[in-house]
Amino acid sequence: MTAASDLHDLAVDIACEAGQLAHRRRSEGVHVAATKTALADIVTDADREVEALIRTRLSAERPDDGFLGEESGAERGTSGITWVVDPIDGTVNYAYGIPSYAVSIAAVEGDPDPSAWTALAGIVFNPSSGELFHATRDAGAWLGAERLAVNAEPSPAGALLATGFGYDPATHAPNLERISRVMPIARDLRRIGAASLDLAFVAAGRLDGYFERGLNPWDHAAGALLVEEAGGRVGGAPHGRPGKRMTVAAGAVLYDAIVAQLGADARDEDG
Ligand code: LIP
Repeated sequence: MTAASDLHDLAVDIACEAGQLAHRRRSEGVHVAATKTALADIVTDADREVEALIRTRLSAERPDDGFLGEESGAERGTSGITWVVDPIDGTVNYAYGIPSYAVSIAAVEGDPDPSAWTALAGIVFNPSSGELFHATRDAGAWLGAERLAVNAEPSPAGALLATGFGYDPATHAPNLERISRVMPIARDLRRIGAASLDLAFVAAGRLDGYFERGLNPWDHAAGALLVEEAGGRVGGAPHGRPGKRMTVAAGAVLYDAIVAQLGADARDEDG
């Protein structure tokens, strides 16, 4: 059996190498290779190249593990460990030159499904800022050498929240309506543009809470472990776990308040 700390150390090593490649390619100029689910949903040459680097390194070092990546799909392994990878989370920021994007790598155990897996290690690395957020199950969440803790209680002014929007224009109106439901408990709202960084910022206490509908497993796999290991709660739907239908992350008190404001959107039974 592999120790979670070994998975963590390997993920840190690969995320740093991958982040440096993304950063270098960004400085050389970004080329949009294709659109995916909608015209606004883009993939750059760098997304593909960075994911290929991560996948090649993982299969060389851990040939029996599975892989689930945003750009190159899924492959089951035999070891019980799957690597869940977003090579460049925040691709639109990346394409526009906004320095809020990250390499997100998680090692998870169990069925490679977010409602069933247990994350063992999670890395979110922003090569523009040089910030490396990393967590190992039961060993805490860290920004470099600094231990992270979520904000236990939002201030009397309300919670500093973040959210995100999917790429499908049909989701914009319901997203705005959802925001209007949550704003009564907020002091303000941020839209950073990279779910992995939203979650890392909740872990670091830079945000009080975060919610988003429509996330894919690679958007939240590493960030969710950061929040949990920083003492926060991460959940949503389906199955009370972070997922496509809803992802919510915050300290325990605020978590319940966000879920109450979201109502049926954060529960399983209505969707
Ligand atoms: C994106 C996110 C963003 C979210 C989008 C999308 P990508 O990931 O992290 O914050 O709102 O729905 O999933 O496509 O840049 O890797």
